[in-house]
Amino acid sequence: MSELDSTNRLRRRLVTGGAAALAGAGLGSFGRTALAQATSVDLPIVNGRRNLVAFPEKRPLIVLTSRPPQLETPFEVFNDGLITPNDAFFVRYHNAAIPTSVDGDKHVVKIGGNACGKPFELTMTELRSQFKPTEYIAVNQCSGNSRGLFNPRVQGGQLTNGAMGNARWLGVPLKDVLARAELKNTARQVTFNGLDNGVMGGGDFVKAIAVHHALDGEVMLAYQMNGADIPMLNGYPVKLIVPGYYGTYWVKHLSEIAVIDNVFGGFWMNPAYRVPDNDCACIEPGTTPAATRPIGRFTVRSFITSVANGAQLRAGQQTVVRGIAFDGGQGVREVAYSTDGGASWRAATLGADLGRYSFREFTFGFTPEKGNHDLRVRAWNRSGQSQPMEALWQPAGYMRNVVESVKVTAA
Ligand SMILES: Nc1nc2c(c(=O)[nH]1)N[C@H]1C(S)=C(S)[C@@H](COP(=O)(O)O)O[C@H]1N2
Ligand SMILES: [Mo]
Repeated sequence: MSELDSTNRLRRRLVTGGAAALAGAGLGSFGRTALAQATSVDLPIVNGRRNLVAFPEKRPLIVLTSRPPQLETPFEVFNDGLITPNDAFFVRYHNAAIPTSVDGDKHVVKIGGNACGKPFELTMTELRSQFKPTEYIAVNQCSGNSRGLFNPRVQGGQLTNGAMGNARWLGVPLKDVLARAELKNTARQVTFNGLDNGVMGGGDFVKAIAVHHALDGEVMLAYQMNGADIPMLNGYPVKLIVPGYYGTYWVKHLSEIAVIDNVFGGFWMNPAYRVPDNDCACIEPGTTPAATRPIGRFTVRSFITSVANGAQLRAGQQTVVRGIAFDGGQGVREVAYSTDGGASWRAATLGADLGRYSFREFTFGFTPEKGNHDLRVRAWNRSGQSQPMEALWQPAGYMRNVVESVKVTAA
């Protein structure tokens, strides 16, 4: 590695992006630059007007809130390729007290907890040099991705379908790090905390998973995303990757790991981020779930990416329709498509398999006759799970995976 590379890696700051960045991050007064650059987009929901602003290390993204930054990826990006570029990857934070400058070499991850026999600390340099790296491609998706499309609508960030992304993660298996911690046989859960702090509401953002999950060999402490340092807003210098699970577990700027002998009861595990404890994780609108459980794996989803709702096509001319499908880690087995609103279905062609946690491309040919067409796609994973034809409902607006409809006109 060149000297320049290592210096670049040393410090990463949010505040080096100029006036637009400062204003965008809510860290300074709104500069003229930011306002001049801002364009807006109209999402297909009531009150769907949003600004597009370029935050540090990011291209212009859809702003949900600026303090803390909550940014949605414009949906067109998902048609550019199966990997979501770092500068286009969505951003989600809960608390406004986020780190704006981290020394990437001095950063330390502390490992402890009442069921850890041998507490220790790891510097980033040790993490990079003392363990065998692992790498895979995995989708990160916010629990509330698509929440704004819920009907009846629910409270929370009104996102459309851009709070997801697919990246290649490089890091160290959590299992190998925990192997040095001499876990006691009372160990039950592992909790994760990052450098950001609570301001109000639920307080510091801390998440927990079961010990056997933490030791599955796949959960990773990632220090690279798509071959580069993880962008500051996505968790520089190290982020927990919990493949197949909703983004809420993917703790950013990871700084503390605790092995504990009980079930962690912090706000972000209970009452936050819970779903109805039944097969569909859903209830009748307006009712209250009888019992809840922590949110877990992704449901199966598929999206057409090459044609937008409302598009005009040429009658009689064949187009190749393209899209993406993914699930919680079984892998996509099949994608079916309909061009008549779901009356009849045929198999789409699957693209290359980039791993069972990745987006999977699909394509199908479509030669529209003159008139209106309702395009739909539906995916199945390898254990036969699929997507509902009618949207499921739950009060937190999580886990939407209905078969979407893309209406096009051919003339
Ligand atoms: N430290 C920290 N990590 C966090 C969060 C947070 O608020 N603080 N939010 C989580 C949630 S809910 C999501 S969806 C993902 C989003 O990851 P991204 O911002 O890198 O896209 O980060 C997770 N990790
Ligand atoms: Mo999230």
